[in-house]
Amino acid sequence: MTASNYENLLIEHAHPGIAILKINRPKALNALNSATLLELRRALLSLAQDDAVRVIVFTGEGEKAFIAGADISEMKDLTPGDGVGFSQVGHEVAKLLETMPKPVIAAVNGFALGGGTEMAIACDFIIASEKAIFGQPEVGLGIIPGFGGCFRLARAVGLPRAKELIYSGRKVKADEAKAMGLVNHVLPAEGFMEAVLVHAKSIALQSASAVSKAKTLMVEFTEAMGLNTKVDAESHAFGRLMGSFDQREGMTAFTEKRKPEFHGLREADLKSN
Ligand code: DAK
Repeated sequence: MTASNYENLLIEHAHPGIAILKINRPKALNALNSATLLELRRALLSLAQDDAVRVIVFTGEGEKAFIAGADISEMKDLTPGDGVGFSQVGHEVAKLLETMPKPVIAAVNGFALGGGTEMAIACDFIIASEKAIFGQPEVGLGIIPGFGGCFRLARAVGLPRAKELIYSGRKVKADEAKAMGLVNHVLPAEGFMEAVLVHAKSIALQSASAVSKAKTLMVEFTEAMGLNTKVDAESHAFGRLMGSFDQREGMTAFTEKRKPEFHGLREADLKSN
């Protein structure tokens, strides 16, 4: 497989047994549009089948972002029905990262916002650059996390912390993310990928079948079946928000580079209280 198979992805075989899978839309900070999600699904299915690949390192191209979320410009005009479909492909990608029978390390090199944090926490574990920033800013766009974030974040950092992060949209730097248990290691930005590869190699050297069995057990142990039901409910809740006043306003405000004015709430009202 070569990078030329994909428009929005790069796949590098940097070291025997290790594939680096990169989202390659740096101008949009690697935001996930439908075309990228479909390519990701195809690439992950193919990497899962490739016996030469024992470990996958998932990251974003460029200096600035892992994934800055789902593509707001595209999502802005989704209908409720489109919202469910978009969400379901996203869920399939997240489920593949989570359940494929080989480890996937999220190498978070910069912004991991919204769908970016959601994809990172669907991986086996996260290694972050000191420049990484995590967050679930969806409610500021009039929507909710749609790729399993409500549930996987709670699983990763505990329900009260997940609630605070999702309700407020607060962004979290790498060190705080590590203190919360979201991130296993924080590494210097310089030489980040080489340092991540040291971790990947230590796994690639082990028995692939034993590692695979351990992963499968741990995924089952965390009740993937229960999670599937929950993420389907999340898709439908997300779909119901598409086309609402706050969703249109939140996403239009982002594309027009201004602050949103949500239904029943004006910044002036907040300031006067
Ligand atoms: N979508 C589209 N374009 C994006 C983007 C995004 N998420 N993030 C950044 N970009 C684009 C910007 O529009 C800009 O494009 P140009 O204006 O140059 O054409 C370019 O990337 C560079 O961004 P900035 O100029 O804004 O760069 P800054 O350094 O000033 O700011 C930032 C970086 C990451 C803080 C800022 O770009 C930002 O706030 N981005 C949006 C982050 C965000 O809100 N992410 C969450 C998106 S919502 C669901 C499925 C999925 C989801 C929900 C439901 N279902 C279907 C159920 C997930 C939702 C999300 O992820």
